[in-house]
Amino acid sequence: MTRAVPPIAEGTVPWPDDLARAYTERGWWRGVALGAELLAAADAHPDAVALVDGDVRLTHRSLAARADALAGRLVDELGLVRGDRVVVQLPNCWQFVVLTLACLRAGVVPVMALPAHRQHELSHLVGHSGAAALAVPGTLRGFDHAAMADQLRAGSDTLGQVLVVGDARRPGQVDLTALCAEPEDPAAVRARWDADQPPSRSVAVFLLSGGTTGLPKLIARTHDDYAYNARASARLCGLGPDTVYLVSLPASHNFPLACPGILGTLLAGGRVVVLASPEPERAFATIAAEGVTVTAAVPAVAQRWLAHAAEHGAGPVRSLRLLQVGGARLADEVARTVRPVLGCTLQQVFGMAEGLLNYTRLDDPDDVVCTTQGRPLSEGDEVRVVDELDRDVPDGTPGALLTRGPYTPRGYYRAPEQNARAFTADGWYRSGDVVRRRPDGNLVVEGRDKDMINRGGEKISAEEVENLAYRLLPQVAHVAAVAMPDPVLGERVCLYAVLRPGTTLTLDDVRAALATAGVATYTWPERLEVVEELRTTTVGKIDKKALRDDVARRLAAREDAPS
Ligand code: OOB
Repeated sequence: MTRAVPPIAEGTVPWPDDLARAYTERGWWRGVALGAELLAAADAHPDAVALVDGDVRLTHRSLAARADALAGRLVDELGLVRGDRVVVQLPNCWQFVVLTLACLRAGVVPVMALPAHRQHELSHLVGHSGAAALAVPGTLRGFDHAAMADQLRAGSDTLGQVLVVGDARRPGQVDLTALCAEPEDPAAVRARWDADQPPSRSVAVFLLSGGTTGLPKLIARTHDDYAYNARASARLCGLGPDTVYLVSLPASHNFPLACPGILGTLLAGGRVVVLASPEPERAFATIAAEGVTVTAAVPAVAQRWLAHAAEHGAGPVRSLRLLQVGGARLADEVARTVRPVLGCTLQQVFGMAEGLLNYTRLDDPDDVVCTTQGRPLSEGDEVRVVDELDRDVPDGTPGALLTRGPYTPRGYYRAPEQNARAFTADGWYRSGDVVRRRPDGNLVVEGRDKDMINRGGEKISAEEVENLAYRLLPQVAHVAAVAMPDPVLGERVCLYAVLRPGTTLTLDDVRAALATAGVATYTWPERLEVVEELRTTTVGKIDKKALRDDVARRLAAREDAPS
């Protein structure tokens, strides 16, 4: 295996020194590795249960010991070294948490992939990060991840180790569950990592960008900034040792991972309950059984829960104090039903893996909670709302959101070209969201100016769908992927195509080609419109607004049609 371990900050865009100093002086950056901060929190409540996954219940002491032990085994037995990357593609399970903590302790950097990713996305993540290891489930929802991992290893010159949760291991693959066992001498493994911590300015985790240009970009979140992200979020949400946090969204997303999520709950000395899916029946039963107090949902999930509670009663969710909803725009009318139906406080969260988090506060009036997406988490967050020429617009006027701050990195990892577009010369991140700032400082998300489809909180790059269509479908002359409205998920992908003369194309053809290419299912078009031409705007770009309007009209007409 040829594997170059990069220096600590290679490929990242650091904050300017004066700001790094200011963030440190304000106490936002503590100069401590995130793993060390997590273990210090565990020390305050060693015998309390920290992590629940079905029958598995780990105390804070046990979780910390397992994380330290796994960190040691990653290095001693698997040969990983500080700065190595591990692509983590695990469903919500206790091993995900132990592995994440172990990586933080050892300074090995997890790349937070999604269980829904397939060969196409994972080979990009492995290649782009130069990963030395990959963690997968054996078989999940009928898909053999262990077999895919073998193929990925065969096609990579950096990927040496495959860690598998479950029985479906193949020769040469390592059993992650066994590696997560408690150590014989917890004090010794603890002392080892206490004495050898990764630098706080180094990369703690790689999050995935929400998909605007092509395949996901990597967002290097440092120990300093990500610890602050989780700690400040936990404080804003009032988390403490009594908190029982349910994670049922994919745990590798920033929202359930650190807003305040798993990491914020553990920092507050609380308990994390993991569930593989947010399906209402199981989720409600788990909330009841574990006395869950806080959880996070995307609007599509919140709506399913609301419908379930309206039909079957909200008795099982009596313990729930706070429901966070974010990832996509929550309709005001739906927001207003949360307290009456579920009996808990709603918090809207408008965040991004790139950093900036906006929250409504727990004591905000209903008007704010139900009609805005909140305001920045930190005093250090800078937000501008600008017009096409980057000039500030007055409050109340919609404009593009730009941001900088103590937990918003200044660029993507190893992506100078994309950085030139997504960041201004003075480090503002162009979020691609169109927002309106109210005089009280709260933001309302009005739309977006980025070419992305938000399918129930999962972000899909239109450009990537189009690239794949051009590559895989010889029939197409021109294509455009656009969002079509959906009552459940908010948006789905519709593909418009102009065909080459004499050819035909069906949605099944498109999907079969994407399946063969190993593309994650959630990104597949769910409707195909074959058209004569794609109208362009005055500057010669395909007029996507016209296409979005067109498909919305077609869907509405279908609904109105007599059946
Ligand atoms: C979260 O993070 P990402 O990186 O998957 O997606 C970020 C994008 C935002 O730029 C915005 O377009 C959209 O997702 N978004 C929202 C929203 N929250 C996110 N759009 C409207 N209303 C909202 N409340 O999605 C994310 C990260 C941390 C916390 C919460 C969500």
